[in-house]
Amino acid sequence: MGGHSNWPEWIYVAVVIALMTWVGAEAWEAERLVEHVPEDAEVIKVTGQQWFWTFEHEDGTKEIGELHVEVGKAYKFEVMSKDVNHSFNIHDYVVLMDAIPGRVNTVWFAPDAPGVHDIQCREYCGLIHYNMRGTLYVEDHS
Ligand SMILES: [Cu+2]
Repeated sequence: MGGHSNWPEWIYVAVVIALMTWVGAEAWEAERLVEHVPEDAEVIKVTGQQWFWTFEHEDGTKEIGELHVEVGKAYKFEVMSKDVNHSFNIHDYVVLMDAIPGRVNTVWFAPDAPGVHDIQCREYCGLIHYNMRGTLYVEDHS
């Protein structure tokens, strides 16, 4: 190689590898945070059907069109459909999950402040889709 130095290339390669490792680790951490459901999360069964949402709490309590939860607790939604494809959306909490007949899709959230939020269907599901809405009440029981 007649005295030609490879150092610049090796530094370049090392920097690229370090960057790729860092980006990969960040993505993995973000994925882990999103996918990891807290163990104490309360399961809420969410059923979509034309054209309303039904919510069933762990104790068997059912709500239609309204969902009451407590601030500071974690909830795991098991989202399903009785008829056609719907999509369960709590816009303010970036909750969005397809409701598909014959499937159970899960998504979780932990409301951090008392408040009232819109629940909406985000998948066109027929004539009254636009009115397939609900209301989320986050309450402070402490
Ligand atoms: Cu819909």
